[in-house]
Amino acid sequence: QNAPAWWSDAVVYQIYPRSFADSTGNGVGDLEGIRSKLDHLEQLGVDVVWLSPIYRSPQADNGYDISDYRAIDPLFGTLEQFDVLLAEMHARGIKLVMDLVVNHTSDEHPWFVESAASRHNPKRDWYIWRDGIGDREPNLWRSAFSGPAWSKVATSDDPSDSPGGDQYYLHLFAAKQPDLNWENPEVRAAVYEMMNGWLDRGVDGFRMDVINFIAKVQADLTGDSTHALMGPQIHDYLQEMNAAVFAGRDADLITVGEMPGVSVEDAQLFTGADRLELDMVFQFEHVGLDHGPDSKFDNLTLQLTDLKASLGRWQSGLAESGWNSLYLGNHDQPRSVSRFGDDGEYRVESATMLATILHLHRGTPYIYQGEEIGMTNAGFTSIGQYRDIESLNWYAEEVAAGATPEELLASLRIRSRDNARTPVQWDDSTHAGFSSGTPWVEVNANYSEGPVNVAADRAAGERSVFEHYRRLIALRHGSAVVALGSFTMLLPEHPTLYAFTRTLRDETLLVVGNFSSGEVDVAALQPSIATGSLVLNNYPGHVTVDAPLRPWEARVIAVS
Ligand code: TEU
Repeated sequence: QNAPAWWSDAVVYQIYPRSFADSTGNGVGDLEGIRSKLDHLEQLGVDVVWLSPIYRSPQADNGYDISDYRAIDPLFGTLEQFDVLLAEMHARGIKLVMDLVVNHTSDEHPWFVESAASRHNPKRDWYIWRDGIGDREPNLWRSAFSGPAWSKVATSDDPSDSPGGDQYYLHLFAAKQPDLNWENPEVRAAVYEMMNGWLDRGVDGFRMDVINFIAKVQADLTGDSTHALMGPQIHDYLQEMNAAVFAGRDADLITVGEMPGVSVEDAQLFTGADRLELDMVFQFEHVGLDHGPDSKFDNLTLQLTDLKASLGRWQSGLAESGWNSLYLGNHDQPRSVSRFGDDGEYRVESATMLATILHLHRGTPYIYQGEEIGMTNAGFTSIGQYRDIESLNWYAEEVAAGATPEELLASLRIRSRDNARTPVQWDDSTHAGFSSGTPWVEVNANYSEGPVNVAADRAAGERSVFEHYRRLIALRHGSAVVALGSFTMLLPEHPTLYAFTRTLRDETLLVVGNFSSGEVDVAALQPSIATGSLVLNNYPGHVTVDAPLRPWEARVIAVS
């Protein structure tokens, strides 16, 4: 058995920079804004910050469309400010993980501009170009942001191209996000060189955007989008990247691959320590349980038994080899308390219960900005309030197909990515203290009515969500059983109780969480709860360890 990796007791905090803190008053968060909030992160106790993209970008997808991997977008600041931020984070013992978006670039990246210029350009093959079939796209692949995954470029400056010069390029996301051709070794070398540049600058690793999409079966013509990802070359690419970028560096780095559609069997391969690919992956199974298979906007009611079955299978699947990442929310998902909890009467209880359940699993927990104070979905009621390209494209497509605005808005209200992108609510001053100007997207009204904001939460004493997160993080840091203990799910068929144990040598923790606004009896649980001692719970005041769980209550109990 190898020594446990340094990140087995680490907690990561995700910053979505445009919504975190704005220092200039232009309505968009920035690097200096982050720097002004480092006390907040240090007090919370997180070990690592994952920063969503800050590179130069036309911002068609809020920075996930990069036109220069080596520059900071002026919207966010300068390279000098970046270096200062990095140094100050390191001085506080916080590592910085960058977002790495290399499945695609912006269409304004010089590589694509050259590639699109003519069929004979040396960079033509850096992207994926195909002839159409008649006047149709090369195949039936669809963009994640609605419409076909192919767009035609009609402008060829090379006379020898005409009239057959028009070709389609592949974009699995927006038309402004052309997919790089990873089959071309020059592309791979350019990406590795860029990654090495950031590591040499001092960053501590990468969160790799849709990294399982870099390998595709390019010859597929069926339109079955499963061929657009997880091609057989994926393991070769990641091992090659590891050797070219990470091998031989002695710093404590972290790599996490975002992988929609990844199975637990795939994840064993991606994260097995001896395979030298990635430290961990973000999987999507548990965030797919409350919507239909065809569209993320087909909302279904989540069954707790399904959530337990899914997360439980990932716990056992990666028990012997590999490692889990643990998350309930991020910038693409609805707010976790609105989705899995009760964001009304029991907002504080359910936010802290959800955090307890998640953080007591085996793996590396990720906190999404605002989650640590129980921020809720945006509550937008008109399409004009939305900014997200995915939401806007879907809305336009569905309206054109005859859907009513009312039903679409009802869906967006539950599912839109903008739910998690409203500005962090720092206090009850104008715009929640996020910006002195007009925010790029509206602040959630509950910053003053709730009030849901950092200042109010931190003044809430025993009912502070932040304080509860702080205790969970401290618990993981100080407890080997939380970091490394084995996981056993209990009562998988129980409809409202989430219960499991964590065990390391002679130490066992019993973790219980009530996913309902009613009471749940736990007296009959095995191992016996009655003789245990309370390690942590989320209600103020004394509690008997085996008393029924109150609405959305969680308890962690030492039972050995
Ligand atoms: O997301 C990839 C992804 O598959 C989805 O979560 C996506 O956000 C979409 O909602 C599918 O319905 C990553 C980034 O996290 C996301 O912000 C980017 O828009 C996307 O890649 C493209 O870079």
